Amino acid sequence: MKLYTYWRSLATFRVRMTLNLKGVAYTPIYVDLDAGQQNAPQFKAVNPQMVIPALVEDDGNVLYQSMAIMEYLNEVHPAPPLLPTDPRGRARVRALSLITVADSHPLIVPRVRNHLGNALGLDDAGKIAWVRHWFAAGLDAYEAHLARDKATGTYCHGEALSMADVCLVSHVAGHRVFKGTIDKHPTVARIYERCLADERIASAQPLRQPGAPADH
Ligand SMILES: N[C@@H](CCC(=O)N[C@@H](CS)C(=O)NCC(=O)O)C(=O)O
Repeated sequence: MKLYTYWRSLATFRVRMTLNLKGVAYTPIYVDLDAGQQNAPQFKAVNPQMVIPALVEDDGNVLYQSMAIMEYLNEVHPAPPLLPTDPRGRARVRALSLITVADSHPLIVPRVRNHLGNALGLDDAGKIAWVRHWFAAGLDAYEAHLARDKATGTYCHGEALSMADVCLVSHVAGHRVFKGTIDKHPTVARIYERCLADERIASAQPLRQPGAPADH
């Protein structure tokens, strides 16, 4: 498999974690988002939406959208399972995942930040404040759900790592790239630290990828 990836891409981070958890080897192909390489014709031919991740299987099949890729990998490589066996559990894990995938992350991606500047005249400080606002709103939602719900355990859902943890970790990592803290989100912080103790998660982190700045 070939994974189109970039160090700071949170959506790709989710897929890197999933591939590691499933023990699936892949060849990284780097797409420099800061240089706009996602908009180059070569990459547009891979993913017409011009966003990463794209995961290309050995027969040329192209997978895109991190949630769909995670679900696909979970079906094709069932162990370890990243979704619970019961319908309510699966609904909860998907709902927690979507706090990041559907509600928070889409608001802070480069094309949205660029549009805020180009179309609405927001300066860099304003864009950073925007990003921090939406990461914090997502963290507040995670904390409120996780802290009140008995289904929360060592991980977001019980005692097994799930897709919700993968999404939570990507959310916190993005928040930290923008210099946010999780001091006021104790349940999130506890689960995040637990996940990072797992090298399959830790090695997929943005700052451990080629191209990441050493002094970030
Ligand atoms: N919903 C998509 C988001 C994909 C996405 O926006 N990826 C970002 C990097 S994390 C990207 O490639 N952005 C390029 C741009 O905004 O121009 C997913 O979860 O895969």
